[in-house]
Amino acid sequence: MTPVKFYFDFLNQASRSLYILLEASKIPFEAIPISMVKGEHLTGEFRDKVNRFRKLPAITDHGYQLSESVAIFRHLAREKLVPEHWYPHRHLGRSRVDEYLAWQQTNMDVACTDYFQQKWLVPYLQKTRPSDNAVNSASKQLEHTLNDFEELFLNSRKFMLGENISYADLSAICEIDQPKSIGYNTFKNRNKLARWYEAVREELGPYYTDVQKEFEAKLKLTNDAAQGEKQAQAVKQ
Ligand SMILES: N[C@@H](CCC(=O)N[C@@H](CS)C(=O)NCC(=O)O)C(=O)O
Repeated sequence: MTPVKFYFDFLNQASRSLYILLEASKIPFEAIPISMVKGEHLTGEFRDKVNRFRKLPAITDHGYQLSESVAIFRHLAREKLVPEHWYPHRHLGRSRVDEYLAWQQTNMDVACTDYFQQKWLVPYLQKTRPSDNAVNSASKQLEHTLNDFEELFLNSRKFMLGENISYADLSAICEIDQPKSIGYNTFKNRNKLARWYEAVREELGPYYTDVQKEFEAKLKLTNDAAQGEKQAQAVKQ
């Protein structure tokens, strides 16, 4: 089977969830890291031949380009041998995963991305301190969204669909890690969310921990580089 070319950046949540899905499903793929903070998604072959939207993640499969993480997930589920539990046919499973993914695009993804951008990415790129107003408003939105997620999607069962993990769980944990990894107090007054998070983490095992380590190392490396640059500026002045 010709490997799928997978373009990703571990700073991006959907890149992490699709990477874990590819690995866990043993789909042959070529991993092509693209650095967003270096602007590699805005230039060269990636811009001209891979993703006309200039966003990550993206794939090429048999020469065809595809972007948008949900479309990529459905493509993989349709065209490759993805184990059934990720996107089950039985008992409305597939429809429930789709329901979560549709909700996620305008709720979870927006809230987690906005918090991450206001607290970490924008200050990094603009070499400024985070704006208190912007971070407060992103925190409120995140607060509501996590409460909704806990109330509307989690129940007394282990995973969102029951006893088996699905792509909805994988997508959600990677979203939630975005604010969590930069210090957001995700589990305060959210016991059900904490229980679900632990169950998903445990089920994914090293597929998850390896990717999470890379994400955290990347955050640290970028922070260290910004700190070094600040110190160099201070010495110059
Ligand atoms: N709806 C898209 C969103 C893709 C997206 O916004 N990716 C961000 C990653 S955080 C990106 O590439 N941003 C780079 C930019 O906007 O310049 C998906 O689910 O794939």
